[in-house]
Formats: sequence, structure tokens, C-alpha cells
Amino acid sequence: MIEKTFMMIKPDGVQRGIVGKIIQRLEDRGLKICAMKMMKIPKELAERHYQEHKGKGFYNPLLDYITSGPVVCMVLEGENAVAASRAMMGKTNPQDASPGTIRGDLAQVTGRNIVHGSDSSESAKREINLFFNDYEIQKYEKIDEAWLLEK
Ligand code: IDP
Ligand code: MG
Repeated sequence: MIEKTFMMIKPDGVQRGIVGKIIQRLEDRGLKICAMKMMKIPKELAERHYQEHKGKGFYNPLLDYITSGPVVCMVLEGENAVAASRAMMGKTNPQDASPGTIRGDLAQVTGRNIVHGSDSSESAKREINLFFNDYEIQKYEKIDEAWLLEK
């Protein structure tokens, strides 16, 4: 099933200069970039994005972390894009993330795990709407689609 997901390179990924490396992995997998922008997340948006974690011990540090500098937000499309991108990210705690995953290769601790990705198609829809307007999300065909997908 072709679907969209929301992904974000967190402030530590931007500061560490690995934005290109992370995007390269997503492009290499064949995920289509439908939207992309850099922004510094306002506190209110961070609270809405992470509302499911309100009340947890890591909630306030998480808000501080995610608002600490610019992030790169993306909408990606592909076959089972939600699960595919989660698998590419690896486990939340980089110590548990397999080598070959973004977190397993490029991060060390949960509080600085460099990427966010939607965990279900419902959260993907919610997060895409939270971060992007319709006109920012591009609809286009890529020339490799006939070779990448069974179309
Ligand atoms: P996910 O990003 O893999 O979906 P969630 O459980 O949704 O993981 O947590 C959201 C984010 O909150 C994590 O990516 C991480 O940055 C932060 N976080 C989660 N648990 C902890 C923790 O125990 N300590 C510090 N930060 C945490
Ligand atoms: Mg999550």
C-alpha cells in the first residue's frame, strides 16, 4: 500500500551536520520526498506534536530538546512508508537500535536520537497536518517509479 509518513531530523541531527546523510538513506530506499522544510518548532507546536507523552518524566526535556534549534521536516511517500521508515530509524534508544539503522549507526542516547518518524498511519496523517499545509505537499511522478514499484 502506497502511503505517506512524516519524518523529522531533530536539532541534534542538524547541528551534527548529518542532514544530507539521513536524507540520502531515505532517497536511496526510494522513498519519495513530497515535502520538506526547515523550521524552529514553536513550543505550542511541540506540545501538540508530543501530546501523547504529556506527564511522562522525559516530556519537559523532550520539549526543550525538540525546540532547541532548527529541525528539518519531511513528508515521505512509498510502499508501507510508515513501517519502512520506522524500520530504517531503528529503536527509540540508539543502544537498542540495530547497526544499519539511522539511530543504530549515527546516535548513542535516547534523548539525542536524531530523527522522528510517525508510528502509525493515523499519527502520520495527524503529524503531516500539524506541520504542513496542503499546498506544501507536492504531487509528482518520479522517473524511477516503474522500476522501483510494480506499477
Ligand atoms: P519514538 O521517537 O521512537 O517514536 P517515543 O516513545 O514516541 O519514541 O518518544 C518520543 C521521543 O521522546 C524519543 O524519540 C526520544 O527523543 C524521547 N524519549 C523517549 N523516551 C525517553 C527517555 O526515556 N529519555 C529521554 N528521552 C526520551
Ligand atoms: Mg513516537
